[in-house]
Amino acid sequence: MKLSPLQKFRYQYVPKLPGMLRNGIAEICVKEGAETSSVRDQEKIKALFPNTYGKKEIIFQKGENTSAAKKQVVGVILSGGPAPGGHNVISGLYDALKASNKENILLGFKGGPSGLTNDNCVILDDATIDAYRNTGGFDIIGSGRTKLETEEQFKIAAEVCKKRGVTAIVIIGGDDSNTNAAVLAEYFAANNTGVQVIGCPKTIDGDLKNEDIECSFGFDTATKTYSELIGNIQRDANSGKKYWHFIKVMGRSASHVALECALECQPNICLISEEVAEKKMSLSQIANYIADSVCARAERGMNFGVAIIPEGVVEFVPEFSVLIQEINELLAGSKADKFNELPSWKDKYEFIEKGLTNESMAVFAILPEAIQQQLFLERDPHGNVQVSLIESEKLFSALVKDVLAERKKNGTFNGKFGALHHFLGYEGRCAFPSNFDADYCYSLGYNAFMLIQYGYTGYLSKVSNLSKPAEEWVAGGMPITKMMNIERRHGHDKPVIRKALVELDGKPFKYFQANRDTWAVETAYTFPGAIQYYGPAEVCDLTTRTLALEKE
Ligand code: FBP
Repeated sequence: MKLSPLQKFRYQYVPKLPGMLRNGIAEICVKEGAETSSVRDQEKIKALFPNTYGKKEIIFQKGENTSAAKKQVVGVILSGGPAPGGHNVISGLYDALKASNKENILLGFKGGPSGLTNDNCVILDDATIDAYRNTGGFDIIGSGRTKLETEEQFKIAAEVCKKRGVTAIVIIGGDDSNTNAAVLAEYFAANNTGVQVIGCPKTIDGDLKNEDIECSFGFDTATKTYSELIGNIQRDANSGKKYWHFIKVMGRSASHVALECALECQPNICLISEEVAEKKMSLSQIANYIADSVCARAERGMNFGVAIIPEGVVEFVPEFSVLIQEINELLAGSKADKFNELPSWKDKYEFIEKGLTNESMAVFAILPEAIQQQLFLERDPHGNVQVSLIESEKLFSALVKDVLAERKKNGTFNGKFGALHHFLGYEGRCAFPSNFDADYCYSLGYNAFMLIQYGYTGYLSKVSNLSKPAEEWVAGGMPITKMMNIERRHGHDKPVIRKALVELDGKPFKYFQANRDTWAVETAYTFPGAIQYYGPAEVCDLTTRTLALEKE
């Protein structure tokens, strides 16, 4: 494989561990804190996790290592969408495991959680690990979105672990994957398999965070990558002065990515899905809100701008989410075949008109035809609308264009409006991890092994105090059950880790709110530039604005 100069240099990078993990394995001891209880629904969660509930928070400290140094065979799984730093979680885990005992083995289960149930794994050795240190991507073993959640899967997993002598599994994933890690840990404990399960918090979406997990890994690098590109687009917009750029950024449920990019770049507009839901904003209200900025800037001679749109926003617009539900019902079961057989879009449109309520039809009618067709033609295997595929950046620019056409007619808009569209998502998920993510991830992996070594199960590897230099980070573990509550999912009550949405009374949103009216009218763009891997720490080790504001 031909290596780029950066990749060669990144191999040499030595990730920074929290101070208490720096003296070598023999010098790491455990301090147990208080027993924990779940954030809500304590009695129900306790009943569902009789073997793993209520365990103590733990912190590692410098001191004599008192763990029973038994031989470990650890299996590692990457779950869900890639996030920069996944390879470093694995290399941190590997280094700690080998430093503890050269005979220890690290198995990589391939292609995500299904690698465990399909018994598809590979032994990770020095050569493999060294080829992936400090690189982006999940390609070392691949990832997948299979969910480990049924009793049958757990049984097979237990058999595979027994066959391979696996003593612990590390699951690197988001809220769902770590919820399932907790259920698997409970199953293994209840069935005396002796296999421990440790989770690591991953997702570029940033929605796995709570009072214990300050941020999921990958968010830092992904948002820095998008912010670099948005900054560049802003500069282009300000140079040519002729386009409005509508930029959709990833983040299926929460708008943390959009908000962080807005804090970094100060664009004219950034929608926040959680606010849209809170204010029950309609599509036309959102379009008018953006159009106000277009008009105000046009009056000042600036017929250009930048608007950031979070990927999941349409699901948060109440009228749109009702429309989606109606479409799903309209095409449920065999009705989809009947629809598909209709020869032309005109016939299909008539079918739709008859099937939707007047309210939903009114919403449907204002959508651009390309979006209308997307809603009916691109559907998931269950026949449901694939909301994440909706090109909301095009949807909103089309709606704004309609509003502006009306305003032109009544003389309240005399400017020009030319729109360009972008979707930033996959560009950021496999970038070379920033120094922050390289350090954080390596620490999470190293720490995960320490939790295994000390016999813990059902824990999330926890590294905190992240807004400070790595030396001051605090390493430890938190029972996953502490982060759980009961939620209704697909018609059933389920114990799950609460997904963290943007808090409208939180400091990052408040800062944005205090400044956005100015940004909407003026050209207050900032240009974060590319991630810097080498140079002064105040440039290279900077964390996100979100984390900095939250910890202020
Ligand atoms: P995870 O929650 O698994 O980390 O993935 C999040 C994400 O990056 C979203 O932002 C995006 O909507 C989705 O993955 C896309 O997934 P896919 O890779 O399956 O297209």
